[in-house]
Amino acid sequence: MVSKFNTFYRHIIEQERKFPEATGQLSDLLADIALACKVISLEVNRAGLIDILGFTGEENVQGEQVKKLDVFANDILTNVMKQGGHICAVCSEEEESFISLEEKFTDNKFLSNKYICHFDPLDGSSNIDVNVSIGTIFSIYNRVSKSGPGDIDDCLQKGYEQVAAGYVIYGSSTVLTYTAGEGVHLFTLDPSVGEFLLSTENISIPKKSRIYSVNEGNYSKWSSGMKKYVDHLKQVDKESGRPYSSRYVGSLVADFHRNLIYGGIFIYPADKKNKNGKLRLMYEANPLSYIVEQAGGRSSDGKNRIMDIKPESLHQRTPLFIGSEEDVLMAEKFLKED
Ligand code: P6P
Repeated sequence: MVSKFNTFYRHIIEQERKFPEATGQLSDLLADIALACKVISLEVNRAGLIDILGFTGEENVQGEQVKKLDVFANDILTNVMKQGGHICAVCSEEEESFISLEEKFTDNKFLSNKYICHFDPLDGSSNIDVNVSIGTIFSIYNRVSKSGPGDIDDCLQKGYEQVAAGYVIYGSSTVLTYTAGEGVHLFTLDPSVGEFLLSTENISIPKKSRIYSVNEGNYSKWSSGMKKYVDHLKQVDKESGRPYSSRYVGSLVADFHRNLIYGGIFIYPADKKNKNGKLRLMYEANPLSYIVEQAGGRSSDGKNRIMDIKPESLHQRTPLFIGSEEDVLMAEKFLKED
């Protein structure tokens, strides 16, 4: 049931009121991100009508072809962060390094730029031109340096230090899912009023599912434990709900969101070609891990909890096993054989 009046901003203000020491800066930062995503949603939904589909002809830091909408989303989010004044460093999956920001002088005082933000501006962008859901993923930490522009230590914190994380999925509707440590909440954009309206509070992911989500085209490159796990899911055994159904969109936010609602496990494992898997720790794995743990799920690299991993570099990749707790635990058991 979509609440007619509980907007995203009202919701974050209500959450903020639970903490007397709150300054309101996190609420403003989250509102800024939501604003940027409304603008991105508008462009994504009319991309087919204006000349913003297709490639720019450049490659990003990941060596991937850059889509025009990638650049648009990256610019919008970066500029909103710069204007807001709450951020000492911005880390984008599309940029080689982080952008450090000075304190902003406004209303005759310096705003304390007390947060840092990582984001993947438009994940799954290879799907843009074929109208498959894509998304923006964000992750917010307190700064660790004292003041001034942010530094690399502010940007390389373990995932469990996050203060908020979320994603916006641009699909049949535009949906924002976030946590600030008090549960996971889901909002649907009502384009007629331009507001994200609360649709589900305190989502919990089913402990066990019947859905697995992995690119089986990579089967031949997997470890033996990984192969045995997926073979196990395909065997017929009514008691344990097998065979599972295979669902793979190839757009992380779409696969993750389905599993959050229905239950399921998403896997992007290490393989012979990608020793650390394909997905990025800071821009994808950590924010989604914060959300899934807040919803009662589990997230690991097959052995270690994702949010305990100490990042060594901004674009570090990690294998990812994320979703329903019992399914991730089962996968970890098979991986132990490797
Ligand atoms: P593959 C999209 O390019 C992405 O980064 C994620 O959104 C998605 O889960 C994954 O890569 C798909 O990768 O190798 O299966 O095409």
